[in-house]
Amino acid sequence: MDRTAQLTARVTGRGIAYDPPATAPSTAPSAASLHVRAARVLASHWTGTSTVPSRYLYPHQWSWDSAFIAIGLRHLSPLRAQTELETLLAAQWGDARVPHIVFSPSVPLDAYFPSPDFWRSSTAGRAAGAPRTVQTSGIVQPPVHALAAWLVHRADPGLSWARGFLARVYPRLAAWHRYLLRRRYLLRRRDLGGGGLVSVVHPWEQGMDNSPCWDGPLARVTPAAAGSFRRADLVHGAVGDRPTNLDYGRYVRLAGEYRDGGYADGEAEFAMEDPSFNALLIASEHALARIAAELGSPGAARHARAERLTAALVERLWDDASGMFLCRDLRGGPIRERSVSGLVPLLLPGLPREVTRALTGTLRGPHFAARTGLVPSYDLRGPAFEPNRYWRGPAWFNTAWLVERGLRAHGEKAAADALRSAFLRTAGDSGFAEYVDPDTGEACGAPGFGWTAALTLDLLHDGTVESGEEGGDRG
Ligand code: 9WN
Repeated sequence: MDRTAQLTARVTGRGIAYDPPATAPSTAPSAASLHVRAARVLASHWTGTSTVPSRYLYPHQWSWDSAFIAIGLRHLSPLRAQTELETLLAAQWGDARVPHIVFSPSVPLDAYFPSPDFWRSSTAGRAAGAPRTVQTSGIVQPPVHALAAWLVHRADPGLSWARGFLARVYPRLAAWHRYLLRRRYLLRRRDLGGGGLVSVVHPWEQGMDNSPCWDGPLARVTPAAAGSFRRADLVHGAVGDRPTNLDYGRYVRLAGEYRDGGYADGEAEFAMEDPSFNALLIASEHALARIAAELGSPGAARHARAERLTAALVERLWDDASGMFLCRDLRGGPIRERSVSGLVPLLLPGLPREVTRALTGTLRGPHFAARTGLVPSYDLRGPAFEPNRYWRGPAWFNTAWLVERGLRAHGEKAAADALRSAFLRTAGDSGFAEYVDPDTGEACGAPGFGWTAALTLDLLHDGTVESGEEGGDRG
């Protein structure tokens, strides 16, 4: 048994008392100390049914955060990892959307904005089937959940079978994917462009909220009046790291109009086909195929659908000239900004060889090769690059995890190993920061961030991840 595995057993047995503080300085952290510190972050963010991304900045349950957190949590407690996903899926709406935030009733309304009284899910979302008993937002986030569910199941199949985990989550996950992929003219869901890909209708849906990709489309949006809302994020986050008030006003306007339309999908002022969102859906379709097969039904049709989606992704969003995928504005066409979103599809197994070759070249090239060895969220040479501001340049750990997985899946072992080392070193040194300056590694955003800690655990355990995953195997 290796040292990390021994520590797992100790942590599972509640050995929190001997942990060093999560923010202890560590110039060359050993795997063991990193593991214990990451475990401690997750323990302190656990609410009893789910994990908050940050106790201060994000004190509720977030959708794609929970999926990444479950992927790490499975190494500490497969039961908690299952519960994390089950809690999120219990808040699924009648139309099968999975909301981007599930609000905790015990957190004061002013702790985060937009709060439940802004979204008014149970009233404004009634026609779309919003739950009555729990308050949620009305928009969605990237569908990483089926991938997470599959990985969580594989971590402890015995427990998973005993609890009927897959059988319970599968119908919800399948319905969630159906919600996303339905064509507008059939059921007014999310294939707004009609070309087979999902559109997001708000920057918060795509998850890289403040990306320069959205600057052009957002410029068309009239911001909500400055005095009509009160930001809570600036109480805990540095002003220079967070989106500007002007951008926030536009986020609020878009969300408010979606709410006022009863959260019905159809014509949207902001409608973007995004490479990362769609790639995560495809990876999750492959995972859903594996879940179906595990439950005894054939998964072939789902794998075939994932391959068709991959073809649509390449056809609609691949850009040869930049050697990466670009976002597409349904009103304005391709958005000519290089964002890490355009590299995330490397995760997919079915890409044409020349596409994977170009993507790995772009990662090594001047636009994305940052000094920390991590992947910046936006073009290092782009006109809007800022090393500290939200999704406009800093490196995030979830995207590094996805790219690492993609490199490994496509046989780029040396590059994957280098990215893994950079991830673990910087995550530890930054105290599991939400994000970091891509060149200096300086910590930004929330300290002790949920998915940074969780995915650290996952990379520490990569030798124990067995075969049968969506995009190639580790170890
Ligand atoms: C809005 C929780 C979330 C992440 C997003 C990240 C940030 C929220 C915010 O925090 O978004 O959803 O208030 O800025 O951009 O990816 O899921 O960690």
